Amino acid sequence: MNKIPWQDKPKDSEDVLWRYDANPIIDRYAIPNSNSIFNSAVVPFENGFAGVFRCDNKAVQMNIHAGFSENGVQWNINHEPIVMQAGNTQMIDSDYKYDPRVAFIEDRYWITWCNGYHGPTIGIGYTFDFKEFFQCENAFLPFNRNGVLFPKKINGKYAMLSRPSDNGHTPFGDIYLSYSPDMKYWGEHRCVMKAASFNDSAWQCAKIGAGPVPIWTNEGWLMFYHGVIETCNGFRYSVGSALLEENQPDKVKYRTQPYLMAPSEIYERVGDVPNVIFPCATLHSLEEDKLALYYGAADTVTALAFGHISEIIAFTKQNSL
Ligand code: BMA
Repeated sequence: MNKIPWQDKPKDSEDVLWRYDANPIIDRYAIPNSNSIFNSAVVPFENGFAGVFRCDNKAVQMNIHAGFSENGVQWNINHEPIVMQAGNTQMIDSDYKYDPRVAFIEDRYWITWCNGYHGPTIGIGYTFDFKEFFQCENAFLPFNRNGVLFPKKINGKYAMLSRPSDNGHTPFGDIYLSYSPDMKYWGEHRCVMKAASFNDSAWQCAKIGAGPVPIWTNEGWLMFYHGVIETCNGFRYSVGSALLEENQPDKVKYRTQPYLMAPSEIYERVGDVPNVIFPCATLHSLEEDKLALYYGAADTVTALAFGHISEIIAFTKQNSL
């Protein structure tokens, strides 16, 4: 049960992350009304896995759907979007929902997503069973994206990364950390890390945003993030990694100067938005030293990559900015 998807590193590869050879794992038309299924989050659930999937429909309305899988590769995604009930508030307005993350904390699965409330901000909800979902207060004022919870309380408080933004396609963006005693009121905002300078690391010089829920390791929190460069043909999204201090995760110990993975396969370079790799979840086993990274490709399909956690940590330390 809960055996994470895995494929050994190809013999001729020196990459720290390598792609699943049958990518993409979820087709854009995997449910009847979808235009695209990408930037989605998965977790271990019961004897298999569950997830929250970003499905844009054929009217190109953005919403999140629950899905289930026995092996983490083949997914059954509900045809209808998640219907939220009132959680810690009656105010559950939402013009759209996209880019979900899922974190199991204590007794339930917490979902964060980019919630449309007079522009994008961070929506929060929870579920125990992936059938009933409860929506809470938005974490922040608009505009914000890439809200990612830590999987346990830090110094007694919930902790969340986010990326303040604008109401458009945001040519800037840095990663911040906020705390909450109750999942309703958020404060103690701290800057974690900023976009790099063009000369130091151009792939992450326009904006950066947290990806999957950070992983606790004996070297600190392992955080994957997306880094963006603005080219003459638009944005290009790649993946980097960082190690953050255990009890003070606004302190960055290491952060990769080179990317771990950049758009290079055809399904990453061609799609509704070309040249986007956007990681939103991992399944991992520290004991087995294995990690499966789920990412949206070209804002169209969902794909999978693998890595050894120890190699990713070593790479992050050895190639730090
Ligand atoms: C961001 C979000 C993501 C998307 C990315 C690239 O602003 O909309 O969902 O993957 O742009 O288009």
